[in-house]
Amino acid sequence: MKIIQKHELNSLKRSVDQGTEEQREAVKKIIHDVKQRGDAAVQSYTKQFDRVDLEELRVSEDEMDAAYESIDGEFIEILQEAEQNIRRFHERQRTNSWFEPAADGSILGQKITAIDAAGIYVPGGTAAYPSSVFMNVIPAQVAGVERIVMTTPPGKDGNVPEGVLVAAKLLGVHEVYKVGGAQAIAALAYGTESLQPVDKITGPGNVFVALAKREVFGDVDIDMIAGPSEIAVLADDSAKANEVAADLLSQAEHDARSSSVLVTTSRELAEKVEEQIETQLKDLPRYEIARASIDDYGAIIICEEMDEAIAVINEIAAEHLEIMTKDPFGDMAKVKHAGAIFLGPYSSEPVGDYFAGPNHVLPTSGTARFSSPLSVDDFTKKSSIISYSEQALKSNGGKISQFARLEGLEAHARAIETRKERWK
Ligand code: HSO
Ligand code: ZN
Repeated sequence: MKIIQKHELNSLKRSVDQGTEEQREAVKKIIHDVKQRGDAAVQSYTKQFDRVDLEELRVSEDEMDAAYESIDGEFIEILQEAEQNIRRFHERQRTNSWFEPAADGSILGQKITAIDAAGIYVPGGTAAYPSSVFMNVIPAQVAGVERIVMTTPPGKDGNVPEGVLVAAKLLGVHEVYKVGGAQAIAALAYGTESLQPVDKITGPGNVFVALAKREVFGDVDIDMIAGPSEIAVLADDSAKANEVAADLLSQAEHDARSSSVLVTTSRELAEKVEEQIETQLKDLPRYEIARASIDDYGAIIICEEMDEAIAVINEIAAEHLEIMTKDPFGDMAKVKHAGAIFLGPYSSEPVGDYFAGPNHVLPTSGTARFSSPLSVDDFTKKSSIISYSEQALKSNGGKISQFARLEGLEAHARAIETRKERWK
């Protein structure tokens, strides 16, 4: 892991994946085709990309049950406990509608409603995480979304990962489809014979999924375009090098483009972490991925003082930030930008990935400067409520018509003025 200077930070930045011209064209074609030909198009892309010929796109109840039966009971209990923690945390995010009466008898307010249908994309391969099923589905359920649909690419054998099915079953999600890639996003956005369209699509995916989400945005809502996982650790000489290194590697193993950065006021810690990374890397099963990630996007920055280190942390605006200093809460108060902040030596990042309760779908690539973790808010929307009283219109109607005429909108002004007849 290299030690770099503050001004070299830019070299670690990864821009949000825009894909190549060819990929963008391919995605547009797939979406157009799914819109035109529905299931037939989805089936032919599944044959082409996933190498499997599927008659039935929907996962059957028997398949869900078989997955559940095949999984160890102890694992189910762990999943259930994690589910409870995640649900409890998200319950706290619920916001209420409000209605405020004024002295003149009018009422203004804000009514909150859930979206009708959410589509959750679960990527395939080694990124098919049951934990991500929880993190996407639970906030939607807490928001009160009535229909939750999941899509995930099938393997060559026509099956989808058991862990994903078990997580879906535990949460009571029964509409699961074996569809991946841009064709899944198109089917979710526009519907096919066997899949009714949804209102919002959430969940990460490969570049084709990301490009397709961009493409359908506007017709439906999307959560965000997630980049590779990242972690920044802010530490002083009170931190233990082996723990810091282990936590950096926990995110490095996600993706060869994941980034792991240590910002510290202690040169001694920096040197020890460097050593520890090498020692711990050696026997990781995902060595190749973690090695590439550490070599290309791993770095240590040494600062003179804590305030300088915090400024660097704010510039990075990491998806995950761990604070392992003598005063984690004091330092946290000065942090402005980070997706999730883990305080103290016991809050290792995987605590949040799986179990504590907060969502692990977080803003990446510096987007924590302006966006937030996936939450109940992502599955709700607001309607403004306006109920004017006679008294309110009497005293404000004149101002409103004047404002309308200022904009040259005579019909607006007259709509207000016709009400005058009521109090003649
Ligand atoms: N750290 C990932 C989430 C995850 N980790 C799932 C393990 N499983 C992005 O926040
Ligand atoms: Zn993780």
